Amino acid sequence: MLEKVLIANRGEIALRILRACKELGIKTVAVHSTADRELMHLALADESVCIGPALATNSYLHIPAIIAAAEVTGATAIHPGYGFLAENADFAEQVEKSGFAFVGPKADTIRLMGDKVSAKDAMIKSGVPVVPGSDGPLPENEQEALRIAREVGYPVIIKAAGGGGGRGMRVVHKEEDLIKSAKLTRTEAGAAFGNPMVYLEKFLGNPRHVEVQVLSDGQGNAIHLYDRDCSLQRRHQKVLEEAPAPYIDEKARAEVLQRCVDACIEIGYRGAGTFEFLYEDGRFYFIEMNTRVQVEHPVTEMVTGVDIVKEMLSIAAGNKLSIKQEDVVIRGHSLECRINAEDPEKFLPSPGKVKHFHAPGGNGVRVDSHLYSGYSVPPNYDSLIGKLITYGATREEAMARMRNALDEIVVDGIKTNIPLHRDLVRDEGFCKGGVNIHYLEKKLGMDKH
Ligand code: MV4
Repeated sequence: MLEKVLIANRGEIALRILRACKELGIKTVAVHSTADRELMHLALADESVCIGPALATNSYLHIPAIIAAAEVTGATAIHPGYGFLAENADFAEQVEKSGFAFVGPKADTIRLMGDKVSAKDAMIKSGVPVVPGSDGPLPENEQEALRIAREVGYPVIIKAAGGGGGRGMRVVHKEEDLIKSAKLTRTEAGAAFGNPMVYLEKFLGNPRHVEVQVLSDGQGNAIHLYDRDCSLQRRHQKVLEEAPAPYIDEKARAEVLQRCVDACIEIGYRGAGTFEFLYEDGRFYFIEMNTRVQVEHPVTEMVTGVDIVKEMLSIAAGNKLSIKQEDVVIRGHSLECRINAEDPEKFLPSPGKVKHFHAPGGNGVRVDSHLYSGYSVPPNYDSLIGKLITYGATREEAMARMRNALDEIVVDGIKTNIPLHRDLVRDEGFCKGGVNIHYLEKKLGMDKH
């Protein structure tokens, strides 16, 4: 097993990684900015190192500071968590060139998936179903671009190869708008990502966002841990996730899960990964692959019993997968509410001192949070302050437990989105299950009028 892991992150995920390391008997190094001296996991880590000022660019995103911290503490591996440097191929490369294990895929794999055109190309080659489109960059030649769009059929969506997660996209409804939209998206992509390349896809009007969790050891073994539904989102920020995705065509599901496993083996994938799909009319369409542990990984852990973070650490130590596909059985249902320090009406960040925090409990309730009474949420980072996760034998039981947990939880002193969650778990459409990616924004818009 790994000897000493540097946790290159903060907040709840740093605590999550720390707990996994401690379970495995791995020594830990926590790194933090000057704004983060009060973080809970610093007190629990074997060592902690201040790596810079509050501004993330100069601390959590400052590669030399993180590698230097690993060197001075004698760490043997670095876990990037999510966000910050987790999907930065140059970081992964420098970590490995400096002699540390990177808890994640090889740098080349991160690079392949970071370019959405090469990612999609790799999926097509592995037999993963993708959204019909340009199958490669959209040609600069206007006649060729128009021909492709006509063949795909309007509406189409133009996406930046360097984008992802909802950045750098433009929907085109009619032929006369295609060329100017393509030009505009190219210009914006060049400025935002340093890469003007764009591609084109059929625009799906009412899809669900369903993703597949995989684990692969980079030694020819890969498994899937089934799927999650992350359709409840606002402005590309997920709000509430669940596993498994409800009301999925079983034949389409079995097929796509196997294709994801095959793709992992084909590309020599190493670590935990997520294949993102749009799901519409009983079919899956690949859009992107995430090469990190995701915020919503706990719902998968609850229904499979697999500890994804421990498995990531084991893979990084060079071990083969500890689980076989036939041993992964899905049981019951899990929900996750993302608790944010934000104004529940205006959705603006609401940092400040937490006067009182009370965690809910009971059967099938899990709280992944670094919060404690007296902790001050700094204004410098993401507003996620915790995740409330429930498990039940059925979706209804997981939902009832979430209602109870949301009634019990107390976060005093700052504004949070807990009221929104209390509303959502009683929403008729969501309770029925299977809502699409527009459901929450429509509901919020309707409430205003
Ligand atoms: C799409 C789409 C419809 N058709 N692609 C947004 C985030 C990025 N990962 C991909 N996104 C979308 N791609 C085609 N061909 C609609 C979205 C989309 C979306 C996707 C997942 C979750 C939330 C979303 C919200 C708006 C748009």
